Order: sequence, then C-alpha cells, then structure tokens
Amino acid sequence: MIPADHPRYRSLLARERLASCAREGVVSLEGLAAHGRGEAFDYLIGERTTESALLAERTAAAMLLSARSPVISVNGNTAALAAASIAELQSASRAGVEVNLFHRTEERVEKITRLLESAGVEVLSGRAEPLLPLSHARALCLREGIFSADSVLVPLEDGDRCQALVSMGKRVIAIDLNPLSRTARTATLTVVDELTRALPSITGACGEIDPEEGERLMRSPDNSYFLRAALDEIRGNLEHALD
Ligand code: PTJ
Repeated sequence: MIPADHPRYRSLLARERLASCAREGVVSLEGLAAHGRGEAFDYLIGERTTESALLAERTAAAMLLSARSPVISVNGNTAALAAASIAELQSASRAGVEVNLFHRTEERVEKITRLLESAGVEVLSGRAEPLLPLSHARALCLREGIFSADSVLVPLEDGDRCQALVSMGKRVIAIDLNPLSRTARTATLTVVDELTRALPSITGACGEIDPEEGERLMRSPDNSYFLRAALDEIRGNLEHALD
C-alpha cells in the first residue's frame, strides 16, 4: 500500500501497477526494464509536458484525424498503464487498435486484449501474419490492421519495428521519453512525453483541432525539431539541477 502523501506517489503507483501486470503476464519482464529507462528520461525532462511536446501532441492528433486508416499499436506496458486512455483516444480519433508485441506469445495477446476490452477498447482481431519486413515473431501483424494502416501510433516501440513501418511508407507517430532512441530518431513524429500524459493530451487535441489548424499542424516542424527541443530541455534542466 503506497501512502498517498508520498512525494513520488504517482511514480510508485505506476511501478506497482506494472509489477502486478507483470505477475499476471500482461507486462513482460523486459517491459519493467523499459519503464525504468523511461522514468530516468522523465526525470531529466522534468516530469511534465514541455511546450514542444504539447505541439507534437497536437500534431499527432492532426495526423490521426487526417489519416485514411489510423491504427494504435498497443503493447504490454501501454495496456497496463493506459487502457482507459487508449479507449478515449480511439473514440476521439476513430483509430483501430491492434495488440502488437515485441515479446509475443498468443497468451499475452489474449490477456492484453481482454484488459483493453474491459476498459472499453474495440480491439482488432484476426489471424496475425508475418507481414512486416522483420525476422521472427516481430513480423506478425494483422492484414486489416497495422499492415493496411497509413498512420500508426506506436507508444514505446522497438527501433527495428519503427524502422520497418516507416520503410513500408507509413506515417509513424512514436511516444518515447528517450529522444535519443532509434525509435525516436526514425519515427515520422516523436512525442517526447510520458505515455499517461501524452495520450490524454492527444485525445484532447483531437476534439479541439479545426481543419485549418489541422492543415497548419501538418506543416509543423519535422521530427528533428522535436528531438532537439527535448534535448535542449534536458540540457537546461541539468544546468539548473542544483540551483
Ligand atoms: O509488451 P511487449 O512485449 O511488446 O514489450 C514492450 C517493450 C517496452 C519491452 C518493448 O517495446 C521494448 O523493449 O521497448 P524499448 O526498446 O525498451 O523501448 C521503450 C522506450 O520507451 C524507451 O526508450 C523508454 O525510454 C520509453 N518509455 C518507457 N516507459 C515510457 C516510455 N516512454 C513514454 N512513457 C513511458 N511510460
């Protein structure tokens, strides 16, 4: 039981949630390590949504709204931390939701699907086929889902798969606290923000953007602008860390 007045309450709650989902087999053990890396970068970024991340989130919303067939790719960590936010983003953006795992087992796909459905997500179903230009299970996805999508939102993606999606001509929106990761550098647009802050912000923007702003956002600065802005933010925070 985590005391609500603990200064790191939110962070401890997220850890407890991930640990319990790991025990249930929803989150992979590797997912716990990935979360730790995310926490470290969140510290450096100041555990808040920066101005440039906010612009990236509005741009992500514009990209989803203008997509012909947007899909949100959900892994274990995302389902554990943000199932309800995925449901809200799905209804605001009309995106399909596909469970797509790095450490894939059919049992985990099933458990994550059930968790998402209990939060109100409509999960794409069908037989996954090896359709991505990758070896092993990471190539698997749904023909009517990620394979046919023109835009894919990938929270916490692996760099290889992000690269594979981009090489297939898809617009890839990543959510990744590490602006130096291969995913962050490869994606069409990277939102450098924590998942549970980024998703509601993208959902909110979906409800606010009019077509004119949408078009303007689509001409937004390119991905390297957002990565540089995040690195500048981190540099500034480090310079003033002990002030
Ligand atoms: O559930 P599975 O089997 O699909 O596995 C998922 C993981 C996350 C294990 C898999 O995709 C993986 O190995 O990811 P990576 O390559 O470790 O990348 C995860 C990235 O997400 C890292 O750059 C972290 O900094 C970042 N990250 C971790 N937690 C968060 C985050 N970014 C935003 N919000 C977070 N909560």
